[in-house]
Formats: sequence, structure tokens, C-alpha cells
Amino acid sequence: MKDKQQINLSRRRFVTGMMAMGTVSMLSPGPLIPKVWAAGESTERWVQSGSHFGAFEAKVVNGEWVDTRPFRHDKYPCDMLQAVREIVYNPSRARYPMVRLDWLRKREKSDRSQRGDNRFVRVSWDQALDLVYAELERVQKTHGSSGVFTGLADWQMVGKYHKAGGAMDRGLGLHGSYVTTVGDYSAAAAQVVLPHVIGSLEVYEQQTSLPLVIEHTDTIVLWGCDPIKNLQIEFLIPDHVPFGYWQQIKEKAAAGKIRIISVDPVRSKTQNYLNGEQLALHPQTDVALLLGLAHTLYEEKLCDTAFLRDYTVGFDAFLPYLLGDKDKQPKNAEWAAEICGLSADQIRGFARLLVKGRTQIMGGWCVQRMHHGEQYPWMLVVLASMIGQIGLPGGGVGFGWHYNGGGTVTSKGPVLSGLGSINNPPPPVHAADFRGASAHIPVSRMVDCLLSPGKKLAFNGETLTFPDIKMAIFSAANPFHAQQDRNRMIEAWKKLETVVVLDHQWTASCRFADIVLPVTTRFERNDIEQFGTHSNKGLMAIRQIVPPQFEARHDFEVFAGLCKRFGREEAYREGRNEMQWIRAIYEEGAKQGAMNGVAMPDFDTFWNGDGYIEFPAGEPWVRHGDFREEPDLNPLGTPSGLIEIYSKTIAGFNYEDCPGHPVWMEPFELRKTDDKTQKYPLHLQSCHPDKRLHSQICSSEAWRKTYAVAEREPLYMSQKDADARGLKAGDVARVFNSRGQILAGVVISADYAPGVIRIHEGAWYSPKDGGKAGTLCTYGDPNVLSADIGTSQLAQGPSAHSVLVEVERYRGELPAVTGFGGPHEVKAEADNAA
Ligand SMILES: Nc1nc2c(c(=O)[nH]1)N[C@H]1C(S)=C(S)[C@@H](COP(=O)(O)OP(=O)(O)OC[C@H]3O[C@@H](n4cnc5c(=O)[nH]c(N)nc54)[C@H](O)[C@@H]3O)O[C@H]1N2
Ligand SMILES: Nc1nc2c(c(=O)[nH]1)N[C@H]1C(S)=C(S)[C@@H](COP(=O)(O)OP(=O)(O)OC[C@H]3O[C@@H](n4cnc5c(=O)[nH]c(N)nc54)[C@H](O)[C@@H]3O)O[C@H]1N2
Ligand SMILES: [Mo]
Repeated sequence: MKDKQQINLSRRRFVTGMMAMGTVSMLSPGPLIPKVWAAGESTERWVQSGSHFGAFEAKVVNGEWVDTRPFRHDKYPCDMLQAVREIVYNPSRARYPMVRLDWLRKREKSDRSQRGDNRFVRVSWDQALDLVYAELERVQKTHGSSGVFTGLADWQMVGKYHKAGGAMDRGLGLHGSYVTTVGDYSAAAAQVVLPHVIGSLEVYEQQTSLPLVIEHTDTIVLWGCDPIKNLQIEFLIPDHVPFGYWQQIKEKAAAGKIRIISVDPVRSKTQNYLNGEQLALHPQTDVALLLGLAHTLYEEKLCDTAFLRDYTVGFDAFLPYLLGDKDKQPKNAEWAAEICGLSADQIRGFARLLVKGRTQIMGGWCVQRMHHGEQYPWMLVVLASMIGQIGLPGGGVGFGWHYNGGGTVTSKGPVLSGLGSINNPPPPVHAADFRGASAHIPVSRMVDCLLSPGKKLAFNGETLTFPDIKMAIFSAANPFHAQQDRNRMIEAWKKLETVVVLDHQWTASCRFADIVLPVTTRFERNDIEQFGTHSNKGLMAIRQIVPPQFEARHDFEVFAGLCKRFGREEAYREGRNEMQWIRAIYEEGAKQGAMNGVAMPDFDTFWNGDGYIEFPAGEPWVRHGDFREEPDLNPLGTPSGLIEIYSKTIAGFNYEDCPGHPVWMEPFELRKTDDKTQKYPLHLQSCHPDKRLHSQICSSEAWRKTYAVAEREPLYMSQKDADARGLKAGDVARVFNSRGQILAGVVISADYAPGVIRIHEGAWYSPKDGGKAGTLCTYGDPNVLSADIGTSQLAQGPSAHSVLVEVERYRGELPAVTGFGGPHEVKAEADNAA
């Protein structure tokens, strides 16, 4: 009751506050004196820019970016800023349009087994675009829309106008239709299951404001969630404001006012930072633990039956499973303890703690990037429902505290749109014609699709038919990092007649392409972007630091050039140049702001002045607070409008690997501590790196030196596992299983329990024998070892974290690391043996 009143009060204050301000509150514009960067007369200047790693200023001397300092409004800048300069300058920079030698000779009839040998011929932009266009036209004419596939352009650089994915969709869309992806690698399983269960994606939405957590929460449960590591980066420019709140949480924890429990097989960066407690369960056993907790709450009559009655459906259909009515196996603490490695007492004690005071559960995503990954988010919502605090400040469950500044207080500023689809576009050259196949596939099923065109695939109630893809175009995506089971993928790639990649780094995906188009980095472009993704704290100009390097072109210009070849350049450009686009996007946002009582200076004042405005602060907010207050007026987006512990929709799909309520199902690969016969006895985590954004900045040489071990990607492991294998810190180890083998540099860490090791995702694939499946990866890409299996028929997400391996000391002569540096440039007339 107390909480309800408080929410209402703060809401009222919010409304009156807005009215008191009148229709429009003026933001203070920056001084009107143009800065040196605009004048351009100085040989030394500081230029404001931004990135996924944070906002910063770049010192430019005589046209060269020489130094970097954090943005003045970022109080908690992240270390990775030190590496951004090297995105522009590094030996792996993509410099010129390149075509693979044998493809240049024989086009779609080329010898595809040569892909990956890295032999390329430099061509002019005109020739490169002529080739791409001719191939696009051939494939769409011969094979229809299902012949062309575009990969997910997700981690494109920040900027509202220079959006790589937007440029690709506009350009290709004017020519014809093509196969696209649904879902992503990040949270595919949660994204599909949670809308059925709680009515929205949950993963990408704003979370209850951290100030309310700090005020109300007694226990924070970090469930496979590492915000201190993962909040360093955001999808837009991070303002790093959450770090201030986390510091307050740390202080309250130190004073004994908030208890922190991390459910994680590993001591995470956050746990180390907060000095919290850990429940170190065995990897991949979360659902068993969650069931054991649920059983205890039920058995000890600790569940909130009123909440279950008023806000959920289907508890009665779940209960027989929990109690083991049919299989005679109650999912009690003893049963769970056997599987997850905690003691039954620990599980019971934890269950009692969950209902003692206010508990905020913060779920990460790694646990759903596993086989049967749908069960964990579902069961976590069921447990939170039994606790009964969903919709209260500082209580319930959320799945986005570690992402995009989750839990910051969102400002009142407008959210600017950006480069989007074309207004009234002319009809495309080729009408959509998928020839009976599906127009989209779940992103991580890409390799399955290449290997089995025509095959049917169950997916979230649909039956998809895999298209017969001949040509793939990837922009702002690095599939030779993101996708699981590299060796299987190398074989599948041979199915593709033509692969085009747009990137500013010469990644493994470039090496496995036929045509590589070099694009500019963010730092060679002008743009605007939000400061803070969820917070939308402000808006900043991000200015060109250096001109386009080598022959790199903006993504937008690449597709303009392509459109020119089929008479659609004008339609594509919509009559605007770079600055006109930025102005239009800004002015559209200013209009939206004015309607909501937030005034922004005119564009010239903004751009020529400080290039930064801060929006009026918003009000703290409780996720699902409105649902809790008035479930009838604010129903969830589920069929019942309530939380669905049992989902009739999912049950109706009749998937044996995803029934109508959450269940424990053993993943296809699971480490068993008591099984000494397991050939691959170590669980391999491939979590998100502390020192990179996936594969980005791995090519930054000076930065890589700060974490690499013997020039290889670090392999984190316990002393015990190292001793058992005669390994010591600094050694190069061979990590292997039936799917592949890689080298990595040993780091011994007390954070890791015996049996659990980690190699961060995004380590550049560096084949010893380029293009040959099964060859040793000389740098340490964990996706050489992971399996490419869908989570279940429901979501078909990636199961990247269901991986067992063995490790041994590498005894052979150490091969050089092969993955960095550009292409091996050859002349068109070179012979194949070069
Ligand atoms: N620095 C940095 N931050 C990032 C990114 C990055 O590349 N670098 N990438 C961003 C992106 S795209 C995403 S999708 C998110 C990813 O966000 P997540 O998927 O949540 O992040 P991970 O770091 O992979 O894993 C989080 C935690 O899960 C734990 N974990 C692993 N296995 C298990 C298990 O079996 N049970 C339990 N209970 N815990 C387990 C790990 O030990 C780790 O502490 O991060 C974002 N933030
Ligand atoms: N084993 C394992 N595998 C995983 C994961 C895991 O946890 N474990 N996590 C998965 C997750 S959550 C994710 S999100 C994916 C990430 O997978 P990707 O999205 O492939 O990751 P990035 O390394 O960020 O690749 C983006 C590429 O785009 C390029 N690029 C950046 N900006 C631009 C631009 O403006 N234009 C163009 N043309 N190119 C640009 C970069 O140089 C880089 O090569 O990986 C997935 N793979
Ligand atoms: Mo992700």
C-alpha cells in the first residue's frame, strides 16, 4: 500500500511539474561562438565524437587523430575508449575494394573451396559496384527474392543518419526483395518466449529506475547478470550514468543495507565490484535450481497466493509437474541440489530469503543462449510471480539491467528517429517472389538454411521453408565471429555462389567473402546521436574527426552508387546530402519535443555551438507498476492479459522440446561432475568480453596487447584445472572437442570454479590453414568449438553456451597468429598456386 501511494504521488508531481513549466521549457543552448573545429584554421583541435564505448573528444594534429579524452559529461568513462583511435588506424583496416581472385575470374562458377585463403585483387569502386550490381541482378532474375540473403546489421556504429543497416535496406529494397533474419543472437530465446508469458520482449525495455531499487530493495539477485562489465557499452552512446547508481548500491551493500546474491558459476566483475555473495551453481542447471526454489516456496507456504490469483493464469496446470504428480519426482530442493551442485539447505535458505523483504531479481541473457534457453526466463518469471513483488518498486524481475543503461531514469526528451525507409518509394525493379520459401529465417539458423534449402523448420507456431540462397550480403555484421560451429559453417559457405561484405575492418568474414567493400568508420562521418540509450539524457553532435581513409566510402554512398546502376539513385537519396539529413532528423525531433513541452535550439545553434544539449530529467518509474495497480486497465500483451505460467498458445504448438509450462530438460551437452568418463570434461563459457564489443576493437594492436597472452586470446581457468593439465599462467593451450580446435593463452583465476573455463566471444577467427575446415585457430575463436543447434522449436535461438571441451598444453611449434592484417593482395593474372 505504501508503495502504491508513493508511485501515485510521484506520478502526480510529474504531471503538475510539466504544467507548471508551461508548454515549452527552453534548454540552454551552447555559446554561439563557433569552435575551432568549425573554423578549421588550427593545426591542433579537439573534436567531439561518440561510440558504443562512450563519448569522447579526439585530438587532431595536422589531420591525424593523435589522442583521445573522455567527454566532459561522462563521469565513468570506460577503458575501451583507449582503443577507439585504432579503429581508424590498424593493420586490419579495410582499405580498398577487393575481389577474391577466383571469383573475379569465374564469378558464380568460382572454386569456392578457395574461400578463406585470403587472396584478393584490388579493383576500382566502379568495377566493384558493377560486379555487385550484375550479380544482384543475375541472382534476383534467376532465383527470385529467395536467392538473396542479408545478414543482421546489428552492431553498426552509432549515429542516426549513418546507419549501415538502414542504407542497405533502402538500397537493396529499391532493387527487389530478399531473405532477412528474425530475432538476434543476443536474446533470441527470451524474445520469443517472454511475449507469450509476460506480454513483451522484456529484454530491450527500460527497467525499474535504479534510484527506486536503491531506496526499496533489501536483496538484489544477479541471475547470470554482470552489469559492471556489460554496461560499459550501449547500442547508442552510453552516458555511463548507471555506474553512479551502482556505486551507491555498493555503498549500501557495504553498510549491510542491501544484500547482493549473484547466481553464477563464476565470480563476475559485478560480484567482485560489489563484494557480494555467490551461489556458484553448475553451468546450465539454472532451471533445476529455479524449480527447487519454487517447490520450497510452495511446500513452506511462502508463495504469494493473492498475486498468483489476481495477476497470473495457469499455476494449477504447472503445479502437478512441480510436485511430481505424474513422474513421481517432486522438483524439490534435494532433487535440484543433485543437478545444480548447491546443497538442499542452501536452496531452501535462498528461497526463504527471496520472500524476506523486497527482492529485485536481475536476469542476464547468457543463460538463455543455451540449449532449451526458453525455460530460464520463463521459470524466472514464474518464481517472481510466486514471490509476488512484480510491479512494486525495487521488487520483481527484469531482464535488462545489464544493457543499454537499464534502470537509468529516462529523460523527457524526444527520441529521434533516424535513417529509415524511403517515403513513397518507386516500385522495386523486381517484384517480391520467394518461390514458396520463407522470407525470413531465425538469424542463427543461417547455416542450417544454407545446408538444407527447402527443409521445413518449426518456429514459434509457424512452419518455415528454408529458401535456396545463392548470394549473401553482410553489412555491419561479422558472421565469422557471431555464428556457432565455424567448421560446419565453412562447409556451408560453399553453398553460396557470391558473398559480399561491407566493413571497415578486414575481418574473417571479409576473408570468406568474394567482394569486400571498404566503408568509413563513424569517425570519418558527421552525425548526431543520443547520449544514453535508455536514459536519452541528451543529444550530441558527433563530428568527423578525420576524412575518409584510403578509399573507404560511407555505407550510404555505397548503396547510392549501387542504386545509380539501376536508375534509383535519386529515390534512394531523397534529395539530401549528409548535413541535410542530419538537419532533417534533428528538426523532426525538435518538432516532437515541442509537442511534449521540450524546446530544442534551432539546428544551426546546436551544431555550431556546443553540439550538446541535455534534456529535462524524467521521473523514476516502476516496470509493470501500472499493471499491478490496475490489471484490467493495463493488461499485459498476453492472450489473458495476465502472466501466463501455463501458456495455451505454446502448449498448442505441440513441441516436445517446449511444452506449455517451464520444465527442466537436460541440454544436449552438460558437464557432470561425477562422470569421469566424459571425454570433454570442461564447460566452456564464451561470455561477452570486458575489453571489446564482440569482435570490434580486437584488431586494435596496442589494445590487444593489454589483455592477450602470448599473443593469443585469454583462456580463464581455475588453478585446479590448470594443475591437472600441467598448465601454468602464460602457457599456450590447445582447447578442443569433436567440432574443432583452437589455441589460447592461459590465465589462472580464482574467479573460476573447477570445471568451468572461459574464452570471450569475438576473438578473431585465425585459421592456420585458411579456408580448411578443421584447421587449428591460432588466436582463439570460441565459436570454433560451439555447437550450432537451435534452443528449441519455439525460438530457434543460438545455443552458443552449451559447449564442453578439453584443454591440453600445446606442444608443437607455435604457429604465428594469422587472423590480423589485411588481404593477401595478388594480381588478377596471378596463378592459383600463388
Ligand atoms: N563489455 C561488453 N559489454 C557488452 C557486450 C560486449 O561485447 N562487451 N555485448 C553486449 C551485448 S550485444 C549483449 S547481448 C549483452 C550480453 O549480456 P549477457 O548475455 O547477460 O552477458 P554475458 O557476459 O555473456 O554473461 C553474463 C553472466 O552470465 C553468467 N553465466 C554463464 N553461464 C551461466 C549459467 O549457466 N548460469 C548462470 N546462472 N550464469 C551463467 C556468466 O558467468 C556472466 O557472469 O552484453 C552487452 N554488453
Ligand atoms: N560463442 C558465442 N557467440 C556469440 C555470442 C556469445 O555469447 N557466445 N554472443 C552473440 C551476440 S549476443 C551477438 S550480439 C553477436 C555479435 O555479432 P556481430 O554483430 O557480428 O558482432 P560485431 O563483432 O559487433 O560485428 C560487427 C561488424 O560490423 C562492423 N561495423 C561496425 N560499424 C559498421 C558500419 O557502420 N558499417 C559497416 N558496414 N560495418 C560496420 C564491425 O567492424 C564488425 O566487423 O555475437 C553472438 N555470438
Ligand atoms: Mo548481443
